[in-house]
Amino acid sequence: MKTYSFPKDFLWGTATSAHQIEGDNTNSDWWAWEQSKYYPGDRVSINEQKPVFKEDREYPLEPSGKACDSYNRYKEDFDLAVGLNNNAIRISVEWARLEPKQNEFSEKEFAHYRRVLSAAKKRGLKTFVTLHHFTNPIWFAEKGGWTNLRVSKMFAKYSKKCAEELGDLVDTFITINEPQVYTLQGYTNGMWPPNKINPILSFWVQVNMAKAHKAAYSAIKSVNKNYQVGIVKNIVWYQTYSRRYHFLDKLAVKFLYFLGNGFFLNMLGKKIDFIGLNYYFSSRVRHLRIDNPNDWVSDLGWWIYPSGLERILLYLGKKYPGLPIYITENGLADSDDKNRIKFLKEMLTSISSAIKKGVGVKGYFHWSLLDNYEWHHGFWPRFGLVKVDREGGLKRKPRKSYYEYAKICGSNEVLS
Ligand code: IFM
Repeated sequence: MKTYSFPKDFLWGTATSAHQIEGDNTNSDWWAWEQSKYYPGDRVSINEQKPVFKEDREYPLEPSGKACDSYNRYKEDFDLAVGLNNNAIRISVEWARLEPKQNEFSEKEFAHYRRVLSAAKKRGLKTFVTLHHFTNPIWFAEKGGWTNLRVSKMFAKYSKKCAEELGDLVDTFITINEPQVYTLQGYTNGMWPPNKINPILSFWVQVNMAKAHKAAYSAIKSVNKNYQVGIVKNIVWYQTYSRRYHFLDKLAVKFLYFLGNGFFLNMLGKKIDFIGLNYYFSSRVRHLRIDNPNDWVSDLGWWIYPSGLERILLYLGKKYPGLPIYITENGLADSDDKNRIKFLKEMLTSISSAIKKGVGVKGYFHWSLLDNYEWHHGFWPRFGLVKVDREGGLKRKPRKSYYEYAKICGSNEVLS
């Protein structure tokens, strides 16, 4: 067995998002969508739920409802994070609550998030706060959402207000979570609201999200130039089936990597203080198709390949020398908690190895603290270090992996 240690000031945490845990996010486009039925292939807006053709399943599989009721139970959740020996936490604030009508901010909800953030700080947790994690206020969705020409202005205004009202309690701002997952699901394959299947719109929304990030970055800095502001990117590691594989496959891998990574990050220029990396899975290309060995898959069927994380880190370290990197999400759907400990150890070994090779990884946030609402899948995929008993009053029960992660965070090292 070998010991892999981490830098002294390394941040250990977990990640969650508002809609997935808070419950009753009634003023958001997701909530509106959850109240209706959608069949993949429909091209609908949130106000015209007209199925065009039906598949055997309707989505979302269930509505978010009370989720984990973390809107009320956040102190209990933060206590669980403290039990993990964590020194940081990643949460998101909900735009639909904070700006329920355009240009009308809710004092009550800002006061609520001040209480939430104060509770985290009181427990010694550094706060990483995401401003947009997939959900939008209904007024914004009705104005065309992220396709609207004035989206940068709207998002920057909201971001500035967050910096003014909450900035003293926020250690690190994350403007947007996984912009390309959002556009893929909402505008390319139509699975999430606004259920569009339109590659041109998808491209347009990506450009708008990059612009909105830059506008929000400047708006937050105008409140306090020392505030740290970054973005969170989901990155898939692509590789060919074997090293000697056909040059067309190599080309395809380069293209996929550019499409899912370089293309977006390049648009941000210098307006990022760090990169937030979400890593879940890898993909292998053979004969110009995805052909994964699937020797290890999560409950969602995602191919788990821990070495992919080190490869991405080495790539980012080389492309963005000196820019801090946080692993802002990494986890797996594993309802029996059979593989989570192995997953944690192998992923962390991969990170430690990248750090030893000089990559500036500053922290790790496991997805997720709690079992939560996994978007169109509903609640069945279980990502939590802590089980949430949906039939038992949402009682929290730490899994075995919770205690193992607590050991790792407490000792600042992994034995593997
Ligand atoms: O649950 C999601 C999260 O909202 C964004 N990143 C991936 C997670 C697991 O699918």
